[in-house]
This record gives sequence, C-alpha cells and structure tokens, in this order.
Amino acid sequence: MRRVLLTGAAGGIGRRMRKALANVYPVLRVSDVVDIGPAADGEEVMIADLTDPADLKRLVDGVDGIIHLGGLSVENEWSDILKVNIDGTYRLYEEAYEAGVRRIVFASSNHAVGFYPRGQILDGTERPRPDCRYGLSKVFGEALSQYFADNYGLGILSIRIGWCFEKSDTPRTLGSWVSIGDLTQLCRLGLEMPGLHHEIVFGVSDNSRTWWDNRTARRLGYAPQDSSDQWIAEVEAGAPEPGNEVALAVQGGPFASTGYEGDP
Ligand code: 15L
Repeated sequence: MRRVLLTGAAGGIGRRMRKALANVYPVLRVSDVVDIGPAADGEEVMIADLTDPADLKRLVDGVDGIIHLGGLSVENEWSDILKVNIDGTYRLYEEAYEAGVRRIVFASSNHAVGFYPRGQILDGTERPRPDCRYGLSKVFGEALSQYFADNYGLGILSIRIGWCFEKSDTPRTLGSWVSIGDLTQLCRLGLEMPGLHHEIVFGVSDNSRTWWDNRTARRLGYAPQDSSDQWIAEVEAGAPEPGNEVALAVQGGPFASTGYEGDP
C-alpha cells in the first residue's frame, strides 16, 4: 500500500483515525466535503463531495486502498441517504475499480443488524436486520462490497462499527464500544492482510459485555488491545439508560425507535 485514501476525515472517527494513521503509509490522502485543515507530513488533502462524479475520479486517482468512512453517519431523510450513502458509495466503488484500487475497508455499522434483540449473539453471518434508513444503507454497502469482491476481485473488509467514542456510558455501549486504536488495527488488516476476499466483522474492542462473536476478525489476525470493562462499575452506578421500550430491547438502541410502529 503506497497511497491510502481516508474518506470522512472530518468526522468523529475520521479525525482520530487520521492521527492514528500518521506516517503508517507513504501517502495518506485525507478527504471530506468540509474543511479538514492543511496537509500534515505524508498527507494529501482533498475536499470532495461523494455525490460529485468528477470529485470521485480525483479522489481515487493513484490510490491503492481506501478506508471509506465518508457519508452520513446517523439517521437522515431517505433522499439524502440515497444520494450520499447508497449512490455515492456505489459510484465510489465503480471509480475505485476503474482506477485499479485493490482494497477497500467499508465502514458499516451495528445498525445493519440493530433490530436483533439484546443478548442474542451475532457473528456476522446472520441476516441483516437494519434498524433505520441509515442502517439500511449499511446493509447495501455490505452487499455492494460482496458484489465488488465476487465480480471485480477487490479485497474488501466490511466493519460493523459499534460505539467509537472516548468512553462507554450506557449498558448498550459497554457491549459495542471500540477504541480508535482497535478500529485502526482492523482497518489496517483490511488493507494489508494477504488473500482477503470479502468479510464482515464487528468493530468492537475486547468487551466482556459484548453481544458480538468476532471470530472472523480474530481469524484475520485481529487482537484487540482495549476493553470497555474499565467503565462497567461507573455505568452500573449511573443513571438508567435513556430510551423507550424498543430502544432498550434491541441492539441498535435509539436508532431503532425512530418512527417505530411494529413489534420487536
Ligand atoms: C453509528 O453507526 C453512528 O455512526 C454513531 O454515531 C453511533 O451513534 C453508533 O452508531 C451507535 O451505535 O450508537
């Protein structure tokens, strides 16, 4: 990997991953639709809109691998989800293939399977159960990744990212927390691990409260260094987790209860 593109570099994960990837690859091309500041040593900065075909061409030019964090990262109107997360991701993959990109890491989300009840162990082979339109776009991205691996021979890692913030603060996020270090380790495996076709893994640290069996990630060499266990006592002594009956019953939490009208 000579040149790696990091999309979504202005986002919460993007900003921290940019730092974690400093000087890991000869060139890190960082990109977002909004200003992300000047290029650091070993970086190229590109302001680009994922819905603009000309921008997509520029973005992937000369790139060997992509970590695709870009797009909408929470629930939004369908028209925006469709434009940015679905059409934008499809077109990015198309341009990537045309430009000879060999590897993509797709930032999927736990919301691709957010309607599974809490306590049910998932391992990445289960049917999707998206909990919102945003989650639906992540299911699309996972299917797109499978298609581009099968049909075009790209190596792709879809990572169902959990809660990637400084710390865990609810029972749900004790299960889903991932440190930026562990997530970066997974992304690097997706770019560097030989023989990758397409796999779906969970972006989660070594949490004893998790609902996810991450054996596929471990088979690929993932060895998480962090754990949310350090906050168990604090979370248990704190206020009860906010959210309605649905949010508290399913893995996706509040994402699942937006406009909910069914029976979980
Ligand atoms: C996600 O997919 C979001 O991008 C993030 O902001 C969190 O809300 C996280 O899921 C979550 O599960 O809460």
